[in-house]
Amino acid sequence: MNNKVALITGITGQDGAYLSEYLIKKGYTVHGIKRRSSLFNTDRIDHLYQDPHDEKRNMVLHYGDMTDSMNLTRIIGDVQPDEIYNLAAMSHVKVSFDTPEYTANADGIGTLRLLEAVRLLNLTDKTRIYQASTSELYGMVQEIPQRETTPFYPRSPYAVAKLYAYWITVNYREAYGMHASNGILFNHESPLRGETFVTRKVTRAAARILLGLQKKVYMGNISSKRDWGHAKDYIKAMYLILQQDTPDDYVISTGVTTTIRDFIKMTFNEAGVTVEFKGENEQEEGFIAHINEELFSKAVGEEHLDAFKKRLGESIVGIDPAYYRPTEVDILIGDNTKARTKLGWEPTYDLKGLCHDMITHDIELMKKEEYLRNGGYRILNYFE
Ligand code: NAP
Ligand code: G4F
Repeated sequence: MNNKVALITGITGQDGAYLSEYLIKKGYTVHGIKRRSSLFNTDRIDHLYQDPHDEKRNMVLHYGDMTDSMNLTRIIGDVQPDEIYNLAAMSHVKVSFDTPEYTANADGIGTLRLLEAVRLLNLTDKTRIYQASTSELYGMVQEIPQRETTPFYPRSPYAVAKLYAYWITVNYREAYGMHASNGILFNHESPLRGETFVTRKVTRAAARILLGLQKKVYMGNISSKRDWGHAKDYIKAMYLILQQDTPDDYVISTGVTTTIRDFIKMTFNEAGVTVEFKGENEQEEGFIAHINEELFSKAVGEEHLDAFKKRLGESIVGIDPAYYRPTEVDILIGDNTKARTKLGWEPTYDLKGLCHDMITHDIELMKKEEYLRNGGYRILNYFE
């Protein structure tokens, strides 16, 4: 146990939720910055919430925004954190093409605002900073696999904003001796993953298709490859990075890459359903080729089997070019040697384990009555 104080920006996001829980268990007092929203946006951390009247609480939320430097400076001055985890970002690559200026402001300049606040508040010797950098920096990859020394070639407004954030973090480290580090994290997923990222879109849609609530799902480029790990593993790397004596930059990845197409197959396989793809480009479709009845009954429920069997041979996956990106990142695969050797970090989940965790969660979620009553599909109404 310890008396450390951590400040997490982006605490309401996937990583913020897992990291808060992890740090609280380690004895930290966790402060988080959340945006004001017209609806509740704390679903992922509600289980950690404590009454503000509880004097011994170890989780405190502050309203704030990465685009507001006065607000950030005030919060950091009040909290006096030992560690800052800068996880806040407009983190959707496709959406960044629609909101490039905002993305640059929040993801790029937002990081500068934090670093500069720490400096102006004379906290450079006290406060360690973790910057959520990304494998998207490698973009059009210059080397396979990608490691800390691989040159960057960003391919989206998101990645370009994160490139600025990466280098301003390095610059503040070198210029002011700050303990500021970049975690270059490859894609990491979980049942808490945002609904419009590809893995969660697939596991949610698969759950609905298996339960007979949806006929088909439309995807973008299913030939691109990603190195997917579990968010529960990746937040541990964030923590380890800030426990090192000297600040540095680390690739965090599994070292295995898989196409979106194979992730779709793997997801349905978890429920005993074999999906076969036929056709090319926009004509490509995924068909139900085989059903393992025992596995299906175990994963989805025997009561849904007869209805699903009637769909054998039908197309359940289609392609809609509206989901294509103006510039794509075709392949990501990370070399995590430095993290293994220097941090002693390694992933504990493989992709099958991750996929199982997600689809199991989403089948249960979609079974819940409220989802069905609300028409179920929670607003994937734009081409993300
Ligand atoms: P996420 O689920 O999209 O969460 C992003 C968080 O940032 C949310 O809490 C969001 O608040 C908050 N946020 C967005 N704009 C903000 C603003 N202007 N001011 C304050 N807060 C803002 O992302 P994640 O998957 O947890 O990822 C965490 C960080 O790691 C992000 O910086 C992401 O870019 C980076 N990253 C992620 C991955 C990955 O595969 N997950 C890989 C590499 C790097 P709301 O809840 O209100 O939207
Ligand atoms: O799941 P994605 O949207 O993640 P992407 O673009 O790799 O970005 C995520 O990982 C980054 C780390 O490398 C983070 F920095 C970033 O914040 C975010 O968490 O898309 C993955 C791939 C892409 O190639 C995309 O074109 O899936 C492809 N894809 C195919 N169909 C789709 C879809 N992506 C989405 N979101 N929706 C589709 O229908």
